[in-house]
Amino acid sequence: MTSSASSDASAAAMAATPSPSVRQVSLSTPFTDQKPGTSGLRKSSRQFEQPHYLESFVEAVFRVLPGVAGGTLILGGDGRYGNRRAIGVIARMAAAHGVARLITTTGGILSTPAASHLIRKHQAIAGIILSASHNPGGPEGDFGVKVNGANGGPAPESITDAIFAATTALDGYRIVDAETPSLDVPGVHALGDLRIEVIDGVDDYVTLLQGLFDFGAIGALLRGDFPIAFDAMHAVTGPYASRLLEGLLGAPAGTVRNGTPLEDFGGGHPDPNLTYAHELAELLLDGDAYRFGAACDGDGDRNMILGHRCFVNPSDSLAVLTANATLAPGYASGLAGVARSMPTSAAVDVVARDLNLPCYETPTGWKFFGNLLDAGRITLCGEESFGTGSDHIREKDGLWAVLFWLQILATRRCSVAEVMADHWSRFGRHYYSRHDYEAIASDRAHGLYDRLKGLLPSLVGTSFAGRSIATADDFSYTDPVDGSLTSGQGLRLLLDDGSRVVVRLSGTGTQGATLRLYLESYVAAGGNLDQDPQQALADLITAADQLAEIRSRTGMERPTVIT
Ligand code: G16
Repeated sequence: MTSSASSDASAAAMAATPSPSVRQVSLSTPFTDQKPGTSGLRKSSRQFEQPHYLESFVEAVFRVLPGVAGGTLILGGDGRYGNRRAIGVIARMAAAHGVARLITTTGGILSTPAASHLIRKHQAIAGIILSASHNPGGPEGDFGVKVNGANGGPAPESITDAIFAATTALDGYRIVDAETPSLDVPGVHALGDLRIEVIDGVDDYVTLLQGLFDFGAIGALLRGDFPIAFDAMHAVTGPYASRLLEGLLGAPAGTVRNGTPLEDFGGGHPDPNLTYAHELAELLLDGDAYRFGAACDGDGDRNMILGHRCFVNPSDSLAVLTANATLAPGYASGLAGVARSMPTSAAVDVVARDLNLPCYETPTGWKFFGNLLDAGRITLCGEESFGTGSDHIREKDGLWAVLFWLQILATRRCSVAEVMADHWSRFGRHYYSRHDYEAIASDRAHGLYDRLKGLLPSLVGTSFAGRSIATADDFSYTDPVDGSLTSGQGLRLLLDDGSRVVVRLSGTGTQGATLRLYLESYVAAGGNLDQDPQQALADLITAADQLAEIRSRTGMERPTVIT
């Protein structure tokens, strides 16, 4: 049964349901800490469990979004602790605000990319996605609420700023008193005038991907001598990956690991990188059983790609997909352009130049790709934070990236390591690494950042790791589509040989502050392309630490995560 499911019986049940009464709940003091970060409002589960906390944010969302009364809303989440409760609360608030149609999913399980697709497919006014993405879940973990607009993408800052402003002035919220319908099976329900459709959250997404890739060719690869491992990290992609990889593409049972979504992600940290997905990394990087490995994050928008003894850094992944895009049927006619976030390496820029494609550099945050995608200026985009996607939706898409890689391997019939070696021999290699210093005391992190920012004007022309600093600035972006200016997006040191050091404070953490140090150095084709990135970047790492006083100011001897 799918979204169109509406049996006569359920229609009759809807007609018979008495309208529940709308209750106005007063708030004596508004919350002052509901400012969305890089992607939605992320807080600890405990904070979200405070009385009225979730309701306050959702009320602000309903007051700010255009078209709520009479509109269609998509609702679901990554299955973490708090997901079902939040769906019930939001459904009752939607009924109180006159939403006409609410589409949610069995078990409330809906990945971020699948949600983006449903918003577009049903011309919804918005989607509310319950996820703190790659942050851990459970009663002691994190919860989050992401708001996506009618284009299917994360709400732009004009909307999230207005939502925040509304929360700080809120005197109450509206909700209906009623039982919320069961999410256990597909069906149609009524809550007063609100029609609630519970659909299978996997069907539509799978159909979308079938239209982009050659499932025959990929299936032939996976049914042959090409064992792969996919780690769903006990998060949302389990049901999607099982249907796609083991169901439609014929990979052996057991290909999908940790495929059952759990409220606490099995106690893990559903962030697909070498630190948190280390079991998969060890299988691929130390063992010989698998030719390809991949993992996705809590809500299914991030991806990590591994080959046998080969880690593909996300910046390189975007460059490889761009260079090989026409191998996938959905992109066979070529690309309009590409974009990457500022801290992402310039690997894709080199490919874009070669293919004569426009290439845009945006601030961190998928929301900044939205206008470029909507205007048809770009087809592919990506970020160093394990995000890659295309104009098929308005979110990054983990399983899409996995299938894209499998498409390339199925067509070229070579290993991941061979794809990378060939790519670098053609375009040169951008040695790249990100060092994260997590959960630093907020004042220390801001002290470090502000000091470095103050130094910037004096740095141009000085020497740094044997090079000279050509530009030192705080990144600003003028959106080429709507002309909006976004400033304060990260401190950049651009060196005269094309190397870069970037420093940012994360906008997605919930404990203290996270400092991110991004390092990049380019070696042209014909140079030494086989170094360990940490070695290749060693002089930049040392110089960055000396200049920004990272170790002394954070009190941390080494980063918590290196990717
Ligand atoms: C979110 C955003 C991404 C961003 C990432 C990291 O990802 O959607 O665009 O790159 O956060 O942001 P920060 O460096 O500020 O922590 P996700 O997967 O967490 O939704």
